Amino acid sequence: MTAAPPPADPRKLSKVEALKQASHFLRDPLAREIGQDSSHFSEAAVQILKFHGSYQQDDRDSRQERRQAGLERDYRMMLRTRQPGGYMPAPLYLTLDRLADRYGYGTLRLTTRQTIQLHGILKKDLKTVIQEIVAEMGSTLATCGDINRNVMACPAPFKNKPAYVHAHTYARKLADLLAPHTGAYYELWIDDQPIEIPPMDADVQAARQQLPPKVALPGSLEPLYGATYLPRKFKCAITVPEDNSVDIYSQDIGLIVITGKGGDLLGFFVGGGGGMGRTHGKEETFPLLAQPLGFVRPEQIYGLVQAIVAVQRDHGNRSDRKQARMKYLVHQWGIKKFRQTVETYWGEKLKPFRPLPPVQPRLDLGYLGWHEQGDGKLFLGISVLNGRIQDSPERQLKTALRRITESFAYPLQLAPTQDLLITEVEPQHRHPIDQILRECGVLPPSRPLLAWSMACPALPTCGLAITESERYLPQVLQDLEKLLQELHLEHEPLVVRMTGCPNGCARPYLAEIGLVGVQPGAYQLWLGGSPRGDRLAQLFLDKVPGEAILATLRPLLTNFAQERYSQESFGDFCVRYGWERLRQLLAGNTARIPDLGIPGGSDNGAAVVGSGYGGAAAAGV
Ligand code: SRM
Ligand code: SF4
Repeated sequence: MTAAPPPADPRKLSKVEALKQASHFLRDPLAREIGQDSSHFSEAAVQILKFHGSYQQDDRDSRQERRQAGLERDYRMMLRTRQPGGYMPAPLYLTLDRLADRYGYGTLRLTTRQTIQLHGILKKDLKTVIQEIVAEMGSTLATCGDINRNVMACPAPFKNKPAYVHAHTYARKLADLLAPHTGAYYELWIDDQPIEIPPMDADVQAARQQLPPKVALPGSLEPLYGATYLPRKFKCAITVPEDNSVDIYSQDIGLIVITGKGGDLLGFFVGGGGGMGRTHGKEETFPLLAQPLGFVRPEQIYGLVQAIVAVQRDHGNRSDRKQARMKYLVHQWGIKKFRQTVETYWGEKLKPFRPLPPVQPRLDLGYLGWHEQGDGKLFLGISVLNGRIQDSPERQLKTALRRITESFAYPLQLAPTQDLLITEVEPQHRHPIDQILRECGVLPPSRPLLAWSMACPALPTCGLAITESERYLPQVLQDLEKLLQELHLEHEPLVVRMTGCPNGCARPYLAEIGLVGVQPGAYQLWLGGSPRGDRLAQLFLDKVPGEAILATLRPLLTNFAQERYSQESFGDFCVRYGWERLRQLLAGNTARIPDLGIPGGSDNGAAVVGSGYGGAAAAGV
């Protein structure tokens, strides 16, 4: 009945597969460990806990000291919320603000996928915190784990641009479509308390019950996922043709809303197989851009998305987790075979692509600052450095957002750039909101570099971090700003992204300047991503010490200032100028750069440098 291959040899399955199988649809052994009087969960429970939206971490700053003192690690839980399209109602935001102070490290962290993370929760408090989130109609279900994660959408709340409205509607619908069926989440965390769960739209409920025959796993509690869910994490985003704020090419499934002249929804362009993650020293891991699959009408979208998920479910690699993302399946098969297999599961044919209008540079989107929504109301985009909402002596951002939300109860919209928008603002409230922001030292964004850069959390919370990122990028940006001023490039909207390891959480391989932690204190320098987010950067230099980043960039940016074409971005310049010539620029400056390992090759892993759906569209499918 299903097109699934015979089950993989259980002896070759990864350890996590066995844990998922034994969990009884995300319950064991987590269920019995939640109430146990211990500071942390077992390794098996940690894997299942992820599906419930939490990672077990420990404070890495104090690790060594505690070890020397004979103490166990300072275990803390990170909790990630579920916000389809980044939509955040005011009461939920206020709850999270309070929970961060009461149970966490006192900060909120906006993520690159439009959710909020709380860090620092003790195991004994996790249940209370989740209960309070759920009581506010929030959730953390399926924000981590081998399942579909938060569905992203272009954040600007334009009410007079129907494509944006459709994108937001379908972000919510797709999130519901791909939510798990298991009742484990409410069973484990909520007990018998009465709760209100936001209802799903009728069309989504119907699609969850009636999957395409070759997709459904008959008799399973999870007809789409099955007992072992997906081989690996899975990510979807939806946007409109001219707006690539979601980095659509980095998604497992990327949808682009297509509307008719009157704004009616005609359907979606669908692409698949993008992803960022790689591992140092493993050449078989690399970032990839999503590739075009085809066009579908609105009534076909659920079946198609379920079919794509099912192909990954049945054919994704369940033995080697480093090869388990769908991008590798698409890469190994080629897009033609992948598309044919999806069509077999789906039982219908994808329509060929029509050429798409070109995407705009990400930085021209301009959702920061005050804007009209198009329905008489306003929205305000606030730049949040590295997504960290906190108070400092100079800038009390956390207090400002709490005061504004308490006073006006406007919903927030989280952005893929780790920023947030206050939406639905009545024009007469603009000045009181500005007043609160001024009082708290939160000034409008005037520095493009700070506004658009991103760094992942890395140390001290992330267990996988090799280097600093969030705590270090501000310093690098400060120095870089000075250099840009010197070169009269201060208005240049450069996309700079930093991560503390190669996993790519801040999508550095799509930046114009990507800095990727490689060994303590040193970063890889990736160059040449496009400002439109439709071309991968290339590895340019390895092991650049943090303190040498500026000296490394100086000759490159100087040459850019002198030799760029009019309006040419730094990323485009790097590609046009060529890697060899760029390296030669650097060769003359090595005296100023300590200890650089300058590799000979240019692409080390960045296997596909494409021009995104647009280029593929021209070629047809
Ligand atoms: Fe990520 C793992 C943080 C977006 C690729 N990511 C992690 C963990 C949970 C570390 C861990 O597994 O122990 C990090 C927790 C750090 C902390 O202390 O909070 C972490 N990832 C983040 C966030 C918070 C970064 C941020 O600055 O906002 C983002 C949360 C998104 C969300 O709300 O759901 C985040 N992670 C991403 C993205 C970007 C995206 O999704 O658009 C990517 C690259 C895209 C992709 O998936 O290909 C990403 N994270 C990874 C990977 C590598 C996956 C791979 O395919 O190899 C890991 C490690 C893993 O899965 O083994 C990882
Ligand atoms: Fe952690 Fe690496 Fe992701 Fe940064 S990129 S948050 S260091 S996993």
